[in-house]
Amino acid sequence: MLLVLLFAACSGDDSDPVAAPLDLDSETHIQIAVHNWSSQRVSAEVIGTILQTAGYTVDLVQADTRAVYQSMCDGEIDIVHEVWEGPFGLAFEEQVDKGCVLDWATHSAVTREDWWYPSYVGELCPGLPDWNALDECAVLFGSQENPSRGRFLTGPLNWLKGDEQRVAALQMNFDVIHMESAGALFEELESAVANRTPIVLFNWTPSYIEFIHDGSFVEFPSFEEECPIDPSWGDNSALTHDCGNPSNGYLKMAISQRLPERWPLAADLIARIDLTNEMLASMAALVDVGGLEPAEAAATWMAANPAIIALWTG
Ligand code: TMO
Repeated sequence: MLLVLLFAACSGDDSDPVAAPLDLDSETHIQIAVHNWSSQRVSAEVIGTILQTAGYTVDLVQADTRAVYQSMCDGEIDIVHEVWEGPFGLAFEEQVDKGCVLDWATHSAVTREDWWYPSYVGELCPGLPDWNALDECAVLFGSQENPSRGRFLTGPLNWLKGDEQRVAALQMNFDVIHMESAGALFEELESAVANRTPIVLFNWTPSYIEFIHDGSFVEFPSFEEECPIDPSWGDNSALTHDCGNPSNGYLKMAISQRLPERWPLAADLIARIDLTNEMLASMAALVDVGGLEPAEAAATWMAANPAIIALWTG
């Protein structure tokens, strides 16, 4: 499969593919978006292989996680198979409302991304997972340079998770510290766990982390659609983001309007693909723990799960 770099500048990935061939043929090939986290990259390869096996020509195209829905309307991308409600729901639904992106399937997986702590931190800060309790324990998470404020560790700035806004809206005694990659973030987790030092960081499910560490998400005021856009909503009537991220987020598959017109059998085929948390976590683990490349991980995963592949491909 051809891997093409479309929006390299927007990607927050630490291991972007380098190939940027210009012979991409978006007129005759089905274009599958590739994002910058492991489960997505492995499942993109799995879907690409399924379509190739059915006789289609497929390109895997590196794409920004929010701009991709506009790209679908521009005829550049046909399949985005991991639409996470929390971070990408708004950008996706905007284009669905316009009609050029189709809400094609809802996976069984439930998604969540938010502040998270390993379970021993719960013993150090009774009252967790409530966010007020966390805020009262903020100094536990302080640094030598700044012992009076807690540190919340998160990913690169271009992940745009809105945590600075949330800290401001909820008037929390925390600084938001950006790591340069997911790898760097989870290295901090590993070293904190090894020393049992207090840590609160950005995490998500499904991911490989839940395979190796027990922990919990912090419970903020429940998400509602108005929260990130309407300052008057919530406890802070002057600021947005006075809530958590969705805690039971959907995982959807988006397709371009043209896909079922041009390749109706391919559209039917991929509608049968149903991803679960367990599938995505195991795909991610092959890369993040096992060290495989996404294509190798996909081949390994498909070989280990023939019954699932048979179910999807009929
Ligand atoms: C989909 N992700 C949790 C990586 O933002």
